[in-house]
Amino acid sequence: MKRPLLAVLTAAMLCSPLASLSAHADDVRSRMIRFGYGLNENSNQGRAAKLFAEEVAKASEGKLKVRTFGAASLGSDDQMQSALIGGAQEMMVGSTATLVGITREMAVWDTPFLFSSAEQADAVLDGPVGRQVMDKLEEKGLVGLVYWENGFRNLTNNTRAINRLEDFSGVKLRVMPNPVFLETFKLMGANAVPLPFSELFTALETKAVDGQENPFNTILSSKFYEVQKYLTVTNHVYSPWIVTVSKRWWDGLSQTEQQILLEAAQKTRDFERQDTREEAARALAQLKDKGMQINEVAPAEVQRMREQAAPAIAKVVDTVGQQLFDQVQAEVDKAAR
Ligand code: TF8
Repeated sequence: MKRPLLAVLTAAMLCSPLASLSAHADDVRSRMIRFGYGLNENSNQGRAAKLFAEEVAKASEGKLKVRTFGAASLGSDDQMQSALIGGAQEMMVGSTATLVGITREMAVWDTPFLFSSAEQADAVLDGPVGRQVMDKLEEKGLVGLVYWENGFRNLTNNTRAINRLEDFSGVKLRVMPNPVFLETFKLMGANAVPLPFSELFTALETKAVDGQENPFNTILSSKFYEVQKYLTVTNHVYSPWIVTVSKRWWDGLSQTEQQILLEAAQKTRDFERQDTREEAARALAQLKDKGMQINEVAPAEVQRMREQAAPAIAKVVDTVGQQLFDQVQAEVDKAAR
């Protein structure tokens, strides 16, 4: 059976109003998008990545297919960033802290005790200065879409409960490969060792390191409770995640395709923050059930730690420049706690 060409074309256009025969701003083509992340599938990061894939499929009528790769199966944050820059991978989500070697302005989010609530972090990250820092990625071959929440970081270790500054002494602590984190924990007196997240569980299990710091959610989803005894509630810094795209690949997309990805990332951000906060609120009780010994640090001791961390803040200022640092601080002060 032969159908007239025009009828076929008309039918195709009716079924898919965005489709056209040549590349236009409103084109949506069939594309495969590899979206990598470091945590397990069963984590706040994994749940959000899955939702992102679903939202993109829905908005593109199945043409844009996001394939998610969890547990660092495409590599550590650093390796994925390089793949994005080179165009070998399309998308990822990871810590802003692992981007500092590429875009030094990202170090502003590593300032210890910068935010005092998650809502304050939202206001600053989603505001003009958050955008400004994100846009700095473009000159390095990356496009930032949105910030997701990793969360306030807390300390676990196998040596002792950390109640006072002095308790850090001699603790071999894994930190993210990031100069501000390294400096902060050296200042606390810990033996700070930078390691990619993908090597962390094994390092704890084999006792190559004594401890680490991450949000409650990650301590749960990565099962650190199996290999860590003490959990100290420090909330020493708020960690953002950032969803990034290969610029090389992004520049070849139509405006409609870019819009679909951006809107899905924004929708997912709102889900992810809520999901993360709900999980974090329940996590401490669960970690206790799993046998972790939990302690809080008295306010006066937190104050001592803050003072001890002051040179790390000077390092942030050095790295990002006084102007950006002040701008962020002004936005923090403006945002409600
Ligand atoms: C860390 C970070 C990690 C994230 C994740 C792999 O400790 O908090 O959890 O970078 O995306 O390395």
